[in-house]
Amino acid sequence: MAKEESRRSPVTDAKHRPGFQTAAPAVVLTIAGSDCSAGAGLQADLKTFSALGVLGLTAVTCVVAEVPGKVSRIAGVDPQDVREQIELCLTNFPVGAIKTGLLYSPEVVATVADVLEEFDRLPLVVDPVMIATSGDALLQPAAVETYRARLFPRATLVTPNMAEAAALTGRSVGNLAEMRKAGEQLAREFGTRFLVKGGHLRAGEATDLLFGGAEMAEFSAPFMKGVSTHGTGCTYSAAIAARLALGDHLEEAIAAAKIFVSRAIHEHFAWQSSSGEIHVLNHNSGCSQGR
Ligand code: PXL
Repeated sequence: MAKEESRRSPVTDAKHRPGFQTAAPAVVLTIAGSDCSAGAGLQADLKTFSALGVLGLTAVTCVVAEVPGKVSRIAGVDPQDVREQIELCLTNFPVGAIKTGLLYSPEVVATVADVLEEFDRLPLVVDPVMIATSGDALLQPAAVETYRARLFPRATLVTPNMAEAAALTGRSVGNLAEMRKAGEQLAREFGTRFLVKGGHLRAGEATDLLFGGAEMAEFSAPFMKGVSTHGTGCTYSAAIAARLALGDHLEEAIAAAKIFVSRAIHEHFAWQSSSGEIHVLNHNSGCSQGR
């Protein structure tokens, strides 16, 4: 055997690596917080990206120590470090869409808006994360104003849940009619599309409403009783961004993402713990293309 050949190993030689020479996937960047329990945050985003066949990149904004039902500590990342991560990702990879999750502070929101100004062409899904499913505050209250002034106007889509829609409009948002009023107001005010996520307001249905287009659009899936997972909002917006990077139009992307997140809820994992049953989303629920 020639000397050169004998040094080759099937593991290290690129020609023998599984996947070598496969087509490069679409790339999506998430700018979000880390959830150590991995049900939400950038961990949920990455799992969603992998399941949908896109390559995920991450810019970490804060580190959240939490388990389902309880946030214990949050530490912010220096905005300059957030900037550096985003710039490196955007200048070195062919990013096809961006999603923002928990941005933590007004300084981080402003930094993200500054950097994204330079990359204006990319679809941008903004999930305005404010409060954890556990009820714990995640976003510094002063950041809401920075979102309004800097980030919403440049978003392709903003995805508030009912509590976030209420905080953003100062209205009560507790039923479909109120979701409609809030969504119309937000889409008008910021000149972009808003998906107000409704949970289960209709018998047996989880319904979300999309505003800002020619007509309001509605996305519904069967509501699953008795499952308490966190990270459904993160997963939903990550799946929308993934589908946009794959070339879907907005409404197609939302419809595919709604199916994806509904299956992740339906096929959730469950454990008994000292504090009761823990439920975690299953991002590999046999729905690899979200359809
Ligand atoms: O689900 C909202 C959320 C988003 N991002 C991070 C989180 C959470 C919820 O706890 O930890 C990092």
